[in-house]
Amino acid sequence: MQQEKPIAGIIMGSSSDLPVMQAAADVLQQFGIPWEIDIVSAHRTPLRMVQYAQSAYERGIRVIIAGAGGAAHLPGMTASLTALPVIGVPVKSSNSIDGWDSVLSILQMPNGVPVATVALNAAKNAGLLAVQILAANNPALYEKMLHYKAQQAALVEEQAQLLHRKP
Ligand code: RP5
Repeated sequence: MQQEKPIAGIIMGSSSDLPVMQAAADVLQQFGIPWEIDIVSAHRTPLRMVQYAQSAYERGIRVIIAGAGGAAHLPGMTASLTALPVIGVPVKSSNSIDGWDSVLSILQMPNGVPVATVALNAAKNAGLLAVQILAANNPALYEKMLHYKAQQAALVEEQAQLLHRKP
């Protein structure tokens, strides 16, 4: 159980999105960011979506990660209802043809209502982007992100050295 008040919100259209969306929660946890998670369907529970989006800022949320598949309206509609940054995760769901429907319905937002769309099923990157948004105004978190990136680079160097090592 997290004690601190959540500053990042993860929402998804269905519990069937959870196996993908869990990666966002894992990243936030890794960086020590208090988060909350919920099922909020744009189509099945539109009023719940309105309530979630309109109350998020007042409740202390500073960034929202929203995942959905198929006719994936949740990220865009959430973005239309709040001034908080919204990161959209297109999910390749059971009702998705091949993922493009999810991607395009989250990506192709009209001017004035941006959604930062990550790659198909890329909830991990959504988590990382949320951390970066929060870190822009938080030096300690920014340091942690620099460290994460340095570790990632070191891993590539290590892999390259292994590849070039003579048998
Ligand atoms: C979308 O429909 C959800 O986000 C999910 O990706 C997809 C399928 O939902 P279920 O039928 O599995 O509940 O709204």
